[in-house]
Amino acid sequence: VEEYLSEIIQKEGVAHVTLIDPASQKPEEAVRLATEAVAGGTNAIMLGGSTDAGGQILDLTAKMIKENVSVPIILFPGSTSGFTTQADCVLFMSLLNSRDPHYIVGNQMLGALTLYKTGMESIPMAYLVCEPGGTVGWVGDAKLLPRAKPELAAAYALTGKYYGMRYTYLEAGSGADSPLPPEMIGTVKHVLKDSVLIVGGGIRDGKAAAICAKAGADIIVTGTAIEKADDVKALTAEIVMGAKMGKKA
Ligand code: 1GP
Repeated sequence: VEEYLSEIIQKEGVAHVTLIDPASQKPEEAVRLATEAVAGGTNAIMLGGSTDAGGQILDLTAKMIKENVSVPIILFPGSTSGFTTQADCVLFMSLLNSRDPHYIVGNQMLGALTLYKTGMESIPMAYLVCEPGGTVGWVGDAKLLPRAKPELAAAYALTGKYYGMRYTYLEAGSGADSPLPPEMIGTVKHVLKDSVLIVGGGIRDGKAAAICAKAGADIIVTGTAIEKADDVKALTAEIVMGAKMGKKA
């Protein structure tokens, strides 16, 4: 999955991932969202959520999406309960700016042997939650990175990179009023260089995706806007196109 995404980033300049929270709808509805998002050009489906996103509903949602779409399914676990064997890859993430060791290394330790036994691909990722942070900021007890202090986000991103994390996820929180400022994205990408930068939270249209991609995002994540869209395929296509145009600009 990591290789697949790298190739897209190399060829297209930017990749797009659709986030589906398994707790937000029935598996059949999640399949519809995923199928239409893939038709609109999304490159992968990411499954995760901060609360209630595990167990049977996650297993079934992942299994049914896998049976119906051709793109990879990537787990984005909020805790150990966010793991299922019905996926292709897991983001082995640490919420580096959490105040709670459970979200930095505790849940990871509890899930590590399970992951080892399945042999599933995992990608080490620094997860950095910025203002306003949304539910994940609250649940993960994040010391929210201020939007006006890009250098603090860059310092955390470098910390993750020096630890060997190949991905960094700059998160505004699902449903944020606005995407992260381009200055913050740019400052983080500048220090990360070739490491992959994911940006998400509050990206709702092609224009916003273009600004994030131009600023330095390698992967754009959209969740809420796609979950709420009347025409999922059309909105995904607009966001994917916006991201690509932004990267070329
Ligand atoms: C949340 O960054 C993702 O983890 C997506 O955010 O729901 O605002 O698109 P949205």
